[in-house]
This record gives sequence, C-alpha cells and structure tokens, in this order.
Amino acid sequence: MPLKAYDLLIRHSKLLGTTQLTEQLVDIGIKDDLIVAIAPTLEEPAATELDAQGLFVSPPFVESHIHLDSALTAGEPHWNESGTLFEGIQIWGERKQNLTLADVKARTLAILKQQATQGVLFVRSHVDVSEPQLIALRALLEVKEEVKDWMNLQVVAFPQDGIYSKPENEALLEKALEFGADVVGGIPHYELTREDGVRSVHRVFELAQQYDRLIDIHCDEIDDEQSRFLEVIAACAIRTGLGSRVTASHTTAFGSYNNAYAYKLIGFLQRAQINFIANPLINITLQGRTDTYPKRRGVTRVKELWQQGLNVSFGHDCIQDPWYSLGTGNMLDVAFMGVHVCQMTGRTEIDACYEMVTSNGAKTLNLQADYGLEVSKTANLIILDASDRYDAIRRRTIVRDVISQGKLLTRTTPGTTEWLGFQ
Ligand code: 17E
Ligand code: FE2
Repeated sequence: MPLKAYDLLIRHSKLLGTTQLTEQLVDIGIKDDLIVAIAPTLEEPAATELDAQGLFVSPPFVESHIHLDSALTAGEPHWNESGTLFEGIQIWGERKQNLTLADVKARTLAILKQQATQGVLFVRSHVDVSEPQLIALRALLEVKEEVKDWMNLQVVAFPQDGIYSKPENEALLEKALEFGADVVGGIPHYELTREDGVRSVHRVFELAQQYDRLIDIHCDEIDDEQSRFLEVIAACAIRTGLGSRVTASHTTAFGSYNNAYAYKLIGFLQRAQINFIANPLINITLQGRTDTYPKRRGVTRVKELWQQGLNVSFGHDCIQDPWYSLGTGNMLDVAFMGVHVCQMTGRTEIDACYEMVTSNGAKTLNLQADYGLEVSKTANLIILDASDRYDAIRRRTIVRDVISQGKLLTRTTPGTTEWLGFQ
C-alpha cells in the first residue's frame, strides 16, 4: 500500500476565528502525532479525513488550576453550609482521613475523561500533601502516567494546612517533590502568622531551585486587605529571576487593596513577570462571605493585570467538592463567569477571556514551546461547534471533536430541539 502523506487530514478549519483575522478556511495535515502542514488546500492523500465544516478549530483548553484529589466529594462527610474557604478546608480535613489509592484514582480519572470530552487536554492539579501517607499524591502521579497518551497532567504539591502549622508538614512537602511532583505549592495566608507566611514563600522558592520545579502558590485567597504575600512572591521572583516559572493563584485580596498600594504593587509585578491565575467560579462564591453590603466580588484585578501585559489565566478550581458543589469541568463556563465577574465585556476583552483558558494557561504551565496550531507542533486540537471565540463563550458550545496527539479521542454530537408549535 502506498504511504499516505497524512494519517489525518482536517478539512475546512477556521483557525483563529476573530473578526479581525482572516476568515479563509484551511486544511490541517497530521502525520503520526505532529501537525505537518497547514494550507488552504492540501492535495496529498490521507488515511483519514475529517470535515470541520468551517467550524472554529482551536488549540485545546488548558485547565491551569484545579484540585482533582477533592473532586466529586461534595457532601462527604457533610455539606459546606457557610460557603467559606475555611469550612471547606475543615470538611476536606475530615474527608481526607478516608482516602484510598483506588478512591482518588477513580475520581481523578472520571474527571479527566469529563474534561477531555470538553476539549481540555492540559491540566495542572494541586494535590494536598499535608496528609501523612501522601495517598492523594501517589494516586495522582500514577494516574498521570496512565493517561499520558491522551492527557498532559501536571501535579502541584500543595500543603493545604500550611507548611509550618504542624511539625511534619515541611518534610511532607519535600517528600512530595522527591516522589515526583512537578510543581511546588504553598498557602502563606493560611500559615499561623504573617512571619510564617513569609518564611513559607521563601521555603517554596528554595525547594523549587533545589529540585528544579515550577512554583504555584495559593496566595492571599482572602478578603483581608492586609494579606500581602503577593509582594513577597514578586520579590523572590525578582531576586531569583524565576519569573515565568512562578504562578500566584487566586490573589483575591488584590481586589481589596487600596489603589495606592495596588498601583505600586503592579510596578513590582511588572518587574517580576510572574503568572496569575484567577478562579472566578469559585471565588465569586467563596469570598465576600463576611461582608454585608456592599459585598465584594473577591476576585483579583484580572483586567488590570491583563492590560499591563501580564500573563493571566482562568482555572475551574473545583468540581463538586467541599468548596464548590457545582461544575462540570467546562472551561467555557469558567471563561463565561470571568467575563462577568471581571467585567471583561469589551469585544477584545471577551477574546482575551478565551485566551485565559487556552494559550495563557499554556504559558503558565510552561508548555508554550509545544502548544498551538503550528507546523511541527504536536497535533492537539479541538473543533468547536462555534464560529469564533466570542460565539463559543456566549453559547458555551459543545466541543465536537477532540484530537489528542494526532488521534481522534472524543466526538460529541449536538442535542437537537424541535419547535412543535402546540401540535
Ligand atoms: N483549597 C484552598 O486553599 N483554596 C481553594 N480555593 C480550594 C482548596 C478549592
Ligand atoms: Fe485552588
């Protein structure tokens, strides 16, 4: 049999789909797991052809911030009635006594499949490592290996209860890195004192350098305008030069800082060149709980950071867990909520929110060298039932086809509704 030029040829793809960019449809040729050609018409034969029918073809969604170890445990052992971060931590503290490898692996795999069908092929998950047997961490590292042919999973060693709140926690964090966690996490606003919080950020940077890992710190996830660990992260990033390898997650207190301080801080963040992740679905519900009225939104200054050219992505954070009982893993829900909560309603702002669940997330995860629809990159792409980014976010459309590492992984068919006119 003659060799075909392409294993998979996707016809009639609308690649970028914004109003400013060309509407010309292109064909995408894939050989093995690589994109090998992109042109208006590819003539050479392919083993399989797929017609995108002029739909919007995008790089996959990137879930830059989720907690897979706690996903699908909402209500176990009880519901979060106050709706606060702190009740969530306490409930999870009870649930995590009963973790088994099989329990964590089954829930994680179920969510990863749910995410993949919705076009998510890159996931960064925090995993609680303030549990003495590191069961969740071991489970996530096993799953990471088992799914690597269709899903790219990054694991963050996340000390949920603080690095210095218990004598054994610091060693557990380091052990998690020895076991192979990709990223070092922290939670300075939940350390017992301001001093411990500062010390914890320094320790995270030390460990990241020692083990050559990325950094992603839960930072200032509180409405307290005095919670100011972001400046400590910025200072460490400036001094170490680790900028693009560092992420500050949540930073919700930034929404409560006075403008004079925020203005100064933005200058330091410019120098630091770190990444930011906002989680609008979760923080619009967790924060503001001690406010009466007016009630704060409890989300970081996404629009201002983006306007300054800093890298911001959006994460889902939770799916049915003690912090948030809803969610399906759909990144278009996240972008949709981001548009609302961050008031990113301008035409280019809506497109920017799409980037916050795709290419900006890839940058946060340090994946950009092999992310995007370009020749010689790995063939990871999704065909949305949408005409462009704005349409995808507005209608939160289905992802029709998901192609992972050159192979068709999932297909979703749109539901249909008939107008029956009182027949
Ligand atoms: N843990 C935490 O500290 N913050 C969160 N938003 C979640 C878990 C979901
Ligand atoms: Fe989080």
